[in-house]
Amino acid sequence: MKITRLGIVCMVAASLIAVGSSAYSQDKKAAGSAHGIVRSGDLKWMPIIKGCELAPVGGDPAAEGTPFVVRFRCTAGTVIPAHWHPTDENLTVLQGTFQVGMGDKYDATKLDTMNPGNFATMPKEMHHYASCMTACVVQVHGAGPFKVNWINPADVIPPDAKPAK
Ligand SMILES: [Cu+2]
Repeated sequence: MKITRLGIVCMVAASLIAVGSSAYSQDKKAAGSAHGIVRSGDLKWMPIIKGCELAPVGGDPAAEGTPFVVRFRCTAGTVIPAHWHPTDENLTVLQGTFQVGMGDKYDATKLDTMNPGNFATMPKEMHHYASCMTACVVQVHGAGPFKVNWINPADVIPPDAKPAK
């Protein structure tokens, strides 16, 4: 009698597992064929301004109206001169101490500090600037196209510029 009950329990358990796994495989199919995991070590960094690099993470930042994710990483003390974007810039600090300010010219006295995990939205066309107190990594997401329009291009130091004497 005990064996029979155990047998029934096992059969029920086995059928539940079977139902569960078929539901899981259907979910997997509906969601696509892969997770699309991007390993941070696989990111392709390219220099954009002196001290800062950019890496595409997801989507196509150049495409119109579709989601994208990019990352910036900058060395300690880097200043990102005043600029604006044609679309909202959603910004999450991943590492380091990042500082942002609003206006047409970088002003170290008007910076707000953001720490890892902090998030901000820079509304489209708002003029803003930033700096990294320490080496920092910042993730930006939004809907493309992602463009940086410098207020004063002369403020932008090219990535390969020689250090100032
Ligand atoms: Cu910006």
